[in-house]
Amino acid sequence: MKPRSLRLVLGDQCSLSLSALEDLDPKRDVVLMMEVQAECTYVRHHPQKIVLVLSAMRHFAEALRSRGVSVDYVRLDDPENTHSFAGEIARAIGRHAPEQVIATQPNEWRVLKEIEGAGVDCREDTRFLAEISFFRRWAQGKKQLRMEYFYREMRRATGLLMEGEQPVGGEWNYDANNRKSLPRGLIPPPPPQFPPDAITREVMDLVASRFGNHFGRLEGFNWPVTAAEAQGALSRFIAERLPLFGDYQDAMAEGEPTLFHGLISTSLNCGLLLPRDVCDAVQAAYRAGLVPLNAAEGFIRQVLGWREYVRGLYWLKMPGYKALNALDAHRPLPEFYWTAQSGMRCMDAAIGQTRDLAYAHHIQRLMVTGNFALLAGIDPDAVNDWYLSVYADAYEWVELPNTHGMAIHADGGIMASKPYAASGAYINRMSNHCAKCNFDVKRATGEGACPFNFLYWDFIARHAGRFANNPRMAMPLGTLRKMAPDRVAEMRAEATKFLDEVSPLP
Ligand code: FAD
Ligand code: DLZ
Repeated sequence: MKPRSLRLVLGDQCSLSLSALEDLDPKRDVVLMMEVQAECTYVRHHPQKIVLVLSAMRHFAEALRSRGVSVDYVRLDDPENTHSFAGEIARAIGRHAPEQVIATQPNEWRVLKEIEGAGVDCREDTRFLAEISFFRRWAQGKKQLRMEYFYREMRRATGLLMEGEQPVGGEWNYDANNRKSLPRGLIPPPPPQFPPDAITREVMDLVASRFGNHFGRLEGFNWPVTAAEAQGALSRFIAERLPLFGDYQDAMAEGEPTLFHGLISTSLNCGLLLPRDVCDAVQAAYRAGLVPLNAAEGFIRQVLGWREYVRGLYWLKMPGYKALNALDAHRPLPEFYWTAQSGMRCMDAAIGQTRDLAYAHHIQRLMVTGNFALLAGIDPDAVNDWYLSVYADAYEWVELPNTHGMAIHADGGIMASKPYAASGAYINRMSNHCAKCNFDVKRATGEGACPFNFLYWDFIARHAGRFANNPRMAMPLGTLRKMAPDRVAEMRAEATKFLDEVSPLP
């Protein structure tokens, strides 16, 4: 007879194919799920994220029960709740006296340490397309860990968008076709609606009463909370928005918070969708002639490439990665990251929709709020805490490399060969925000000058020595050298004055 075991399912593990649920015997094994305060407050998560995770957990517990599985579910309002994973595992061991406690390896360093300390046996998280050991082998001995080469390995390993040994269409990457700004009159189809059911409404009340003072709006919650809803969201995306996803992947537009994006990261990250299923569905749409190659490849690159790559990098470099501060950045996060009142239209649009939807798309996160934090030299811990707390899809394994590595270059180039620094000209090219902005994107000094302009040149001048030998920074450094010293000094003085007002050094 198989020994009785306790199977842990964490909030981001709501997948029936979870390794911790393999070989589960419904007659003898018990699934443990725990709502705990510590996970809701280790950063002050956006209320929509907390609702999403707790509602997905409650729906998943129902799905397991309907399959005859015995679920021991600890609710947040259980008076006996100790409000930590370690405390709840210990209590559950007391209740069930299992011979073994089994989990799927948690996706965050912090949680892994806590679970291991509680005497749990961890299994590989097989939902990802690349095992951690696969990434380690790929990274071994490499001076640079560039996503593009990892992505090609993943294409070969999975056969996705491959014709034998060659990439479909002859190129690995169609990014050059994916940088259009949104033409006037092109209206993206609205994303599907997921009206909260009774379970979600109950969680919304709980979250409003306990975490109503966290940044972010709860009303309008519209995230899938079951695998069926997530599948519906994916199907609608593939049919309605994927065809133009590639073309407008980098675009930003007034009043269009979601454009042609997938809105599937929340579902992928808590287990309602599996990355392989997503990639297969997108590949099938391409092979059926329903979407062009630049869209299918561009999308699959995000899921098969970027998502797997950042996870591999996280586990390769943690725990030291988080402490890096290569650009010696120490300014506090400006208040307007919480109020959406900077006066910069692009910033306020990105922050405002983050507050309302717990969502901003990649270019807003990278080239607007991330770019500002990079140029301004905001302290990496403050930036990371902000990104981890404000997005419904945020978990440290995916947030940290994107923020620390890609957006603010705090890792000194482990992830990106150059900082993603840009002036107002980039934002103007990719959006229509500047036309209605209080600031003038054409000016770098003087009354109404766009802060992204003088901050950009201040950033380049401040780090000229550090990037002197980086060939990818040769162009801005060359331009800086050709500028009149007085003009550079003027821009730098404006940058200091502006930053001292919005973010005084401690
Ligand atoms: P789409 O644009 O439709 O892309 C499809 C999918 O590809 C996404 O759902 C996501 O799963 C994956 N993907 C795309 N880009 C990335 C990437 N760089 N890293 C990992 N996966 C990617 N993504 C998160 O899931 N959680 C985060 O906490 C997070 N924090 C970020 C912080 C910063 C500073 C930046 C620059 C990016 C961050 N991203 C994060 C990556 C990306 O912005 C989001 O995955 C994307 O915006 C989610 O929206 P979507 O589903 O509409 O994505
Ligand atoms: C994000 C989150 C929240 C808000 N609450 C819970 C919870 O109460 N119980 C739980 O099991 N998981 C929660 N999570 C997700 C965990 O933080 C998640 O499992 C880790 O981030 C992954 O390591």
